[in-house]
Amino acid sequence: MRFLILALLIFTSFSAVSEGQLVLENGWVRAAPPMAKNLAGYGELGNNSSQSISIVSMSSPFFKKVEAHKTSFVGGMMKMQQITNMQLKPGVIFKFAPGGMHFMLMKPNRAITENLEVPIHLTTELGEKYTFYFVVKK
Ligand SMILES: [Cu+2]
Repeated sequence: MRFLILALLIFTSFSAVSEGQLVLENGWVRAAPPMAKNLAGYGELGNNSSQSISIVSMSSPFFKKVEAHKTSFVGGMMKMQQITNMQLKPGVIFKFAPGGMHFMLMKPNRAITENLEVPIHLTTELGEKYTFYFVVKK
C-alpha cells in the first residue's frame, strides 16, 4: 500500500511538470508595517511550456493594484519601472528578488500579516488565468 501511494505521488509530480505552463516557486511577500501602502512580492516565475507566454495583467483580491516592476539605478538614485511587456520564452525563469524585479502590491484592502497567503492572479495574452500564492514573511 505504501509503495502504491509513493508511486502515485511520483506519477502526479511528473505529470505536473509536463503539463504545467506558467509556474511560480518560492513566492513570498515581504512583511511591512501595518500602515504600509506598498508591499513587494518575490519568487521565481517560470515557463514550462513550449511556447512563449505573455502576461498582460495581474491582480490580487487583497490589493487595489498589482504591477511587475524592475529596479534600476539612475545617476545613483534607485528607480522603479513597470515591466509592461512581460514575455517569458519557453524554459525561461524570471527571478523576482529584493533589489531587482518584484511584484509591486499597492494599496492593501486588508491587514497583510505574517504567514498570510496572498493570492496573485496573472492573466496571459491568451486569456488564461493563473493564481499563485505568496506567503508573507520577514
Ligand atoms: Cu516597485
